[in-house]
This record gives sequence, C-alpha cells and structure tokens, in this order.
Amino acid sequence: MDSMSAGVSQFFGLPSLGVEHADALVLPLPVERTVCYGKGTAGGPQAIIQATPQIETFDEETLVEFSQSPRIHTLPPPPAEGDIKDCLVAIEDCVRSLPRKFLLSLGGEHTVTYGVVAGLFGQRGTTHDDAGPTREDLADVTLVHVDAHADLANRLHGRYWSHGTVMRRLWERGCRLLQIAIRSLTREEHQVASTGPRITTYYAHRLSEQWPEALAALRGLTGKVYLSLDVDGLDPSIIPSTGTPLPGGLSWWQTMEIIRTLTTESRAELVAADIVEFVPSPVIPGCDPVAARLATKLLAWWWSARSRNG
Ligand SMILES: [Mn+2]
Repeated sequence: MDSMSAGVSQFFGLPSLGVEHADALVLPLPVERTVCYGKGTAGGPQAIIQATPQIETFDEETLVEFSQSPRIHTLPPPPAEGDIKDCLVAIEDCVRSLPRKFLLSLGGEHTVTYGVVAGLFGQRGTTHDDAGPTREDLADVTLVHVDAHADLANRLHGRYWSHGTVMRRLWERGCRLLQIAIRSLTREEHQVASTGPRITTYYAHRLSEQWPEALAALRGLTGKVYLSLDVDGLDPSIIPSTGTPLPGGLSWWQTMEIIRTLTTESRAELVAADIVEFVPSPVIPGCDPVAARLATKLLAWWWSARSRNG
C-alpha cells in the first residue's frame, strides 16, 4: 500500500495495491458549496465507501469477483477549500495528475462533474480563466447525464458555477449531452434542451414510450463517453436520500439497463463516471448500501465489458 492510501477507506474494505497497480480509481469529492435544499452531500462519498463492505464482492450478473479483479484503489479527496470555483480547479488539477485508469468519482454536489470532465478531457487553464469557458475543447466527448434536473441553467440563484448550471457549462465547452430521466427544469432550460445543438433529452414523462429509442441512442454512441449519475435520476422510492428528490424517476433495473447497454452494447469508450448528490442516510442502514450497490454495479459492468473486449 502506498502512502496515498494511508487512512483512506478502501472499496469493499479490500486492501489496495496502490494507484499504479489499480485497474480503476475511486475519487471521493465531498464538495458542498451551492446546495439549495436538503444538505449533507459532502458526507456522500464516505457513506458510500463505508457501505461497500456490506455488498458481496461477487456480482451474479457479470460474474465479476471484486476480491480478484478489477483492482480498485480509493484515493484521498483533493483539497476542498475556498469557494466552488477553487474546488473545481483543485479537482481538475487532481484528475489531470492521475494515471489514465478508469475513474469513478463520488460526490458531493453535481458541480464536481465539471472539474472531473475538465481534468480528463479539457485544455489546461480553461476553468481557471475568470471569464469562464470560451473554448470548445470538449467537442469529442459525450456526456451521458442521468438526472431528475436538466442542470442547464445559465445561472442558478445568481451563481455561474452551480449544481444547476453544471451541464450548461460543460455543453458550452463543446460536449455532446445525452440526458435521461429529466423531470424538472425551467422554461429557459427547456428551450436550450429543445433547440441547442448536441443535446438529446429523454424526459421521464415520455420514457415508457421512448425507452427503446433511448437505449438505441446509448448503443449508437462512439468515441469518448463520460457517465454522470445524479442519484435523483433514480426514483426516490429507491434513493430518497438526496438533496432534491422528485417522483417519477428510473427504476433500479432501468438504471442497470442504461449502464449495461452503455458498457457492453456500444462501441463508445466509457472513460470515467460519477455518482453525485447522494446524502448519507440519517439512520442505518438507510440507503447507503443502495448507493454503494450502484457504484459496484457500475464497476462490475465496466470491467465485464473491458475483459470481454480484451
Ligand atoms: Mn444534477
């Protein structure tokens, strides 16, 4: 175990061989600066990681046995001091410095996705520029965005950097967006989603009829893909423990079908993913193990697909 893993809880409670020997990296991002309603998402990453020993290391769908592979290394969180912009810059710099391995980030508020995606794919310095993003340096990246909220506002409560503007900021840098389970947005955001280039939005209210089309869209993806899972994209009957829950979300098995289709049935390269906006359950067991299961399922399907493709 290297010094970076000292004091950091590891996935499944399994010992880590360190960053260099890992197949996948888990990055906790306990950031909470612009949350509007239910608070506590800063505790999300730790709650998820600490619940993973309650999950079997064997996955019956993919036959992955986590005690053998993939080897997972859980990193310490990057510094989260100052305002949200400082946090995003710290996340971006941290992600940019990591070796190229599959990266699963755990939030934290949804804003963190910006720092991760910028660190993985963006030109250095674009986030640091106070004028905001001006370059379309993310044009070869597709973001699969599962969420109740479109997160396409230009500003939320006056904030340029916010959990409610994060997809707008990334889209402005040239990303293609494939949004699923959206069921809360302003008229302005609806306009952006309807008329903006490079945005496809599958609204929750039409998902039963459009489900085959949404899966076909996932299958048809090529190039580099980033999956951002806001846990409020799932129905609150599954994960009520989030800042702004809304009814009518994805079922567990619909969520699994999205992950399975993206990892095993598309030619796209899933480079990284995140699970954000989870708030630790106030009472044990609550749904900490549900969020942990979501994280481990994602890793199991990613590894299963990678092993199959060699
Ligand atoms: Mn969100």
